[in-house]
Formats: sequence, structure tokens, C-alpha cells
Amino acid sequence: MASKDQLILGYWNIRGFAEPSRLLLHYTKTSFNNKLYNFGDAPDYKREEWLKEKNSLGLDFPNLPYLIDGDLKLSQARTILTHLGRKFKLMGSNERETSLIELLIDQSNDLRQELNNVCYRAINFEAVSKKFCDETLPIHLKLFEDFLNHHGKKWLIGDQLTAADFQVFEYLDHCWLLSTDNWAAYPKILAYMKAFRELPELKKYLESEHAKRPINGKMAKFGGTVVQHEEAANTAEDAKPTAT
Ligand SMILES: N[C@@H](CCC(=O)N[C@@H](CS)C(=O)NCC(=O)O)C(=O)O
Repeated sequence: MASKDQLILGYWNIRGFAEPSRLLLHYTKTSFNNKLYNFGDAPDYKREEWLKEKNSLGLDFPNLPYLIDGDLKLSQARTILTHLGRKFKLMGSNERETSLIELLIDQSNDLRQELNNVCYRAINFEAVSKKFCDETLPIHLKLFEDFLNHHGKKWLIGDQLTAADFQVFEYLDHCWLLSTDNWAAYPKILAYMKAFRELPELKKYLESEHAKRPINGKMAKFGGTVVQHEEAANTAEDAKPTAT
């Protein structure tokens, strides 16, 4: 039975904006109530499960994701992640590191927003997705590759994992799933993601619950079901997300 001190993280039953915080909580072996809300079926994708609770949780700014930490009730995904980062001492060891962590969290959020536009809002998904993969994504990947070259050691900020790693890994992974390239031009990113996947604290979670949850809501044009990365051996024309 859940104790009243147990953290509650509420979000849709997808990875989306909450998964960086879920990863952090799993990494720190924190027992939390992973409160999941389901969308209704097509064509309406009703949000009743959430809407009937939305204004009764005592949130100042009701939204998903939310975190209830005792009498502190937060929404805004990045606020939640940095709150957890401070709580579990994952926000760097000095002001400079903290600022770089916040920079990485904002920068990776920009990338996720661009991906959101493709996945949820594209009218011509094939064309918009191709443009994202061919033009937008390489610009972002080069910046993260350069960051890892300039600042990164084992992780993004030195040898200690920080709150930024959970979000940067997660959002790069969302892009990896859509991408039809194998990112050979970004060896640091590839090594970084491989090392993250092998973290003993996360390996089991990454291979189980995490792997079974779609990255997006089921109304999305991509990622609304669990997808796997298409190998670059396929041409961009042939490459299609595979639903499992
Ligand atoms: N800026 C907010 C955006 C939150 C947001 O757009 N939440 C979406 C899911 S990703 C939602 O369905 N919110 C529930 C609502 O609008 O009631 C954040 O980063 O957390």
C-alpha cells in the first residue's frame, strides 16, 4: 500500500514529457506511484480519464505531467525534472555545472518540441518527417556531438550522471526512433547512448516497461504505438516505422 510520503508522478500512459523524470526515479531506486492516464479510442481520443481529475488534485497549474511530493504539487515537465534533480543531488556540484545542466534540459526540450511538431501537427507527415530527419535533426545532433566533445566526460557533465542525462538521452532516443540514419557521423552520441542503456540501475527498466510504452499519444502520426528504429540499410523511401 502506498505511503502518504510516496511521490506521485502523473502522466499519460506514454513516455512523452514524463519519461526523463521516470528514468531519474528508477535510477535513484525511488518508489513512486506512476499514475497513468489513458486516452480514449479513435476517432475522438477522449481525455476524460484525466479531465475528471484535473481540477481536483490541488495543482496550482493543472497539467500533465504533474508531481506530488508531500504538500508540494508541481506541473511543468522541466520543473519536475529539476526538482527531482535537486532532491536527489543530480544538479551538479557547482553553479557552473547547474547552469550547464539547465542549458541541456532547455536545449533538448527545443529538439523534442520540433519532433512534436512532426509527430502531432504535420499535415503531410512523410514530407515533414523527411525534412526533419534530413535538415533539422542533423543540426541538433551536431550541437550535442560538439557539446560531448567539449564538455562531456563519461556523461554530459563530467563523470557523474545528472538530471540532464535523463532528458537528453530520452529525447535523443525519440529522435533515433524516427530517424532513418544510423548516426555514424555522431560517434560520441552513439557511445553516450550505449553507455546510458547499459547503466545497471536502468538496464532492466529500459528493456521492460520503458520499451513497451509508446513515445507519443495514440493520435500522433508517429510514435503512437511502440516503434523500432529502422536500420539505415533501408532507403529513406522504404523506411517506415514498424508497429509492434
Ligand atoms: N509546458 C508543459 C506542457 C504540458 C502539456 O502540453 N501536457 C500535455 C501532454 S504532453 C497534456 O495533455 N496536458 C493535459 C492538459 O492540457 O490538461 C510541460 O512542459 O509540462
